[in-house]
Amino acid sequence: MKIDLIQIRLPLVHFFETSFGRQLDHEAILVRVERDDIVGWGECPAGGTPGYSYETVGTAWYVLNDFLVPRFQKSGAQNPWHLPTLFHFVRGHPMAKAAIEMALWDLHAKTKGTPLSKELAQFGGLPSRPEIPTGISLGIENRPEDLMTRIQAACDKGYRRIKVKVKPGWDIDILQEIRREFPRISLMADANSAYSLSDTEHLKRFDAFDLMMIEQPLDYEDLVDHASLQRRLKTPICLDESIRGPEDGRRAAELGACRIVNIKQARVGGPSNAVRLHTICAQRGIPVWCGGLLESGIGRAHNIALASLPNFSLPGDISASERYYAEDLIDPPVIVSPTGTITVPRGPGIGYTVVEARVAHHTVRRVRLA
Ligand code: OSB
Ligand code: MG
Repeated sequence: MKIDLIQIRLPLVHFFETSFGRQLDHEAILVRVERDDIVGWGECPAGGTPGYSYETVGTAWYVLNDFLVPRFQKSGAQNPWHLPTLFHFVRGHPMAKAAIEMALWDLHAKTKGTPLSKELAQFGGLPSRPEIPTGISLGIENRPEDLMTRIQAACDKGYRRIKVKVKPGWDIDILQEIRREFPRISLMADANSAYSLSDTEHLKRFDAFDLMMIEQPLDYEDLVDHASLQRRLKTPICLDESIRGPEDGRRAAELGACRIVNIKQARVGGPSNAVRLHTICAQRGIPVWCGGLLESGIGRAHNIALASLPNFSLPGDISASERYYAEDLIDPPVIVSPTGTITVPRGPGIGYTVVEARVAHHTVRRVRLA
């Protein structure tokens, strides 16, 4: 099997700012696998700085190149769902692991001639849905008016729920203004770990805004403090950063650390762990939704397939290609219907064509490990 690592940088159509910083472009590593003229693709959306997690394109390149790909090649492993066990010898680095597993799932499904959504569903012993409801994540803006304009535009495009980023100094006043202008929209807030338990009284003020949930208010590896906070808040807590794999879903449920989980396959070490986490949450009555890391169309196509599973009952952060990039890497681009849904593709594998000339145009470095 030929394996290529391809580091890319894609300019965003509009900057994306969270409590940990502002991004102007998306940096990622694509994994391209080829066997008998069939090509599979995966994406490691680690980004250029260790702001969301400790992983970056630099650490992921190193871990893939020096450890994961050599071990995979030596093993002769065939089935993508064996990778979490095969890669257990590397502690952490879930996004690096996820990218190669995604590529193998795409290859596996294309070899069988079936859609990736069907393969993931079969792996989980579950049905898959033909279309998924979806939402949009809007970053911190220079001025509140700019955010209001973007919320209006997103509602006009049909997105089923609006997520806004918050941090100290861009929270209560902003939410108040949003509710004044948009009293009835489905709204949620994502803090990306900007608060601590000593902000509990402040966070209780979020209860006034009828939010679907508040995402990751406290520290990025914490479960215990989130459980304390959840006992004091009416608003459901949704965990993102703190859920690093299927077992964290069980731990969070046992502690009462959240009522909702954001599943990002990159964050939990790949598609098979994402399916496992989905089911662990379902068994404990915790609804999930599919998060994103500003993926190119390649990673987003994987997210669409995953989000077709039944416990992804809340709209996710899977938005149209045009919301991120002037020209996506896939054809056709991801489109969102006027009623806020995305059709799950029925073709083999990820179901979108990767345009290799566009990949080449945005490539920073590339290596073949054959
Ligand atoms: O916390 O969900 C997050 C983007 C980059 C890093 C972290 C997050 C996000 C998003 C955007 O909210 C999700 C997307 O539209 O891909
Ligand atoms: Mg988040």
